[in-house]
Amino acid sequence: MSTIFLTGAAGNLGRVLSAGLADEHKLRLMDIVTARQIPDGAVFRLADLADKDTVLALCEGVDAIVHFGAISTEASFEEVLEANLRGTYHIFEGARRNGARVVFASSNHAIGFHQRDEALTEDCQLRPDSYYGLSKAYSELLGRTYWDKYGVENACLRIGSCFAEPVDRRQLYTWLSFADLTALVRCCLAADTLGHAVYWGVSENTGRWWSDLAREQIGFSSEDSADAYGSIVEGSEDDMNPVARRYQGGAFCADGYSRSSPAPRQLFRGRG
Ligand code: NAI
Ligand code: 15L
Repeated sequence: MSTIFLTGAAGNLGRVLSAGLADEHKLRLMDIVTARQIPDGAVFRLADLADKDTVLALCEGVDAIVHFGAISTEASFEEVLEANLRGTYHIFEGARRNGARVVFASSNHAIGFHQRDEALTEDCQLRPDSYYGLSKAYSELLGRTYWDKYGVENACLRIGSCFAEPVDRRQLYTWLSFADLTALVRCCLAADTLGHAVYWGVSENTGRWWSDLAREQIGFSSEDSADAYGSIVEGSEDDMNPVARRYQGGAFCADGYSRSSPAPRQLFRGRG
């Protein structure tokens, strides 16, 4: 039984993963707020990702770190800096010192300014749509460097929209069910090798914008699809706002958007 350090354990997805991983792994949980549901056998520690010494101590002796703790939506640069930039550096550093692998919760907001009519592969350009999305892009690059330089295996999961069910039209493309999230993380933990992998976290939604490398490389098999919720009517900001409707990142792109005209269709790679 391997020992897993799970950050963000009190959050929505941390609670799902605590429950979903507890039968196969010894869990060390942490969050900056108290987790109310702690599975039998797991230990919980209240801590701040920005506190390097404490995070490094929590990484001692673990086999893998499932890093889901973060400011999980747009916030000021300073807030994002502490939890997401500094915090994720502490996690990768803890992994390096302990020979652990990292499964990191990246986000579609690392690539949010790709248009919705683009089909993307894992190696598409990073086009972050927010300070939050920038922090996820930076963290993916941490994963790149820590593999290339130190051999720290890691999977960065570019999660779409992981909720109990999709709530608007965009999420018919981006939705990841809780069961599929758990299956994907399990596959990352069980894979013989990861190197530095980027995988989309998305269920079997018809017309989804993202490719299928996790299905091909680590045996991820999605059991759910947003298709069952196809009757969702338009109504959210993602559905109504013209900027949000244009880009994959939806409302994160529209938030504070001040270009005088929308970006033209991308004619040349790296421009637009
Ligand atoms: P959440 O906000 O419910 O959970 C994040 C947890 O991180 C919270 O419990 C929070 O207290 C903790 N946290 C924040 N700052 C911290 C700090 N300085 N030190 C320690 N813990 C801290 O978010 P959710 O939905 O559970 O997301 C989990 C992860 O997945 C996040 O990294 C998020 O960015 C990522 N993600 C989530 C998606 C979704 O659709 N739910 C989509 C894409 C990525
Ligand atoms: C995310 O990265 C956020 O953590 C989550 O709250 C949703 O906004 C999700 O992306 C999404 O794009 O739907």
